[in-house]
Amino acid sequence: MEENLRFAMAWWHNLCATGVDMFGAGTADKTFHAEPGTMEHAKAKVDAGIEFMQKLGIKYYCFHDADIVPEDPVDINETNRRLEEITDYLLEQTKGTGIKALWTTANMFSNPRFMNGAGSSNSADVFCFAAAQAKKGIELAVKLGAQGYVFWGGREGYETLLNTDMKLEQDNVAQLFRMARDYGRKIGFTGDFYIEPKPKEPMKHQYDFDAATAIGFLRKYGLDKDFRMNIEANHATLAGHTFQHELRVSAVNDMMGSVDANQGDLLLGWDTDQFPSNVYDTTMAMYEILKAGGLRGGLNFDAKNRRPSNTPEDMFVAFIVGMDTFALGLIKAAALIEDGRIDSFVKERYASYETGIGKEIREGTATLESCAAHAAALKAPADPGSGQQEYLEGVVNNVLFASSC
Ligand code: XUL
Ligand code: CO
Repeated sequence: MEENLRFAMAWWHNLCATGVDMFGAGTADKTFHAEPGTMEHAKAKVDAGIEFMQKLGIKYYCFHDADIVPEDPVDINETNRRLEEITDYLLEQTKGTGIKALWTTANMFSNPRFMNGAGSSNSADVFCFAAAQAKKGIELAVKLGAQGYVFWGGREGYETLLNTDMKLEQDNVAQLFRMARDYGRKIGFTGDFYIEPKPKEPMKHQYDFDAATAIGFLRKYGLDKDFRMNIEANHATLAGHTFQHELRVSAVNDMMGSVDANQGDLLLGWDTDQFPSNVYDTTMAMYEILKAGGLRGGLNFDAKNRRPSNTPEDMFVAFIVGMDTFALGLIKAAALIEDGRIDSFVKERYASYETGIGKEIREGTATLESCAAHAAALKAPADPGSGQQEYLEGVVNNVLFASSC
């Protein structure tokens, strides 16, 4: 289970976010007895994070540059110096604990300079700032032994096409990825680069809309050997897909990478980043992951407590429920695979492609003429057979709840 469930703590939600929303101030105290905005506070967060992870047996963490140190308002050299200082401290404090980075990333969406995007900004100066942050972020991935480096294209998209050169913006995003890949490989980063698809929020439209769009983009620009998907459950539902769908698209394209483990609220139209508690969803997610041979990355809880759940105890409970929900999902996914009824149904459903004209179609030797001749020779109407969806849903219930249906 440990191998299949590499859980990670998201620095930003757990150690930084206080519950501020559009209508009100924070409700949770994340000062950890230090003054926010100082390096003392940055270190206090490291101490608190390590204590938290150790108490829960969590071995990985993920962060944006801006989560771990206060950014200097004008000088990126000073910010980078702070990043070195805090990661030295992090390495020192985690020595012998087995705790390490799963992935790192750069926050290229909060600072006002990124209001029109980062790699897709209309300003070349802003593009260079994004490049500088990505450069440092990749250096930190190497320093901390992270398996991945993530690009979530928070503001890589548009508010209106009236002011947007979409082709240039997308070409430039690809240039940023190419530069990151080349620099990473040059300095010895052997892990995966990840794209984290999301259709909207904060922008009206984001270029990494969903896995299919992001994979097409990577292939167009020849980046598909170095980049994979980091699939987030709540982003999937925002795109009008299930979490399982996004994982399946990644798997069938050999792009399965890592997961941002959370859940959304289907009645709300935004990214609620809730801790996972839906066993159905985690079962179907782990089913896809197991069938794809496991994750190269892990399960990062990109999730936050609800604003009224504002005590440290709530933080622990949220992680425990999230981990248990994925653990149960893993057990049930393995049971579904062992049960075999779904697999054998699917195999039988496509059996017409095992022999004859179906086999020729599959192998690419059939032609439009040979298929037409096959159709002309059929004396009965072609019958694809029942999809038996209700039966299969009953199989899932049966395995999950040992029900009789
Ligand atoms: C935002 C989101 C990010 C990424 C990392 O929706 O998911 O936190 O995971 O930038
Ligand atoms: Co995420």
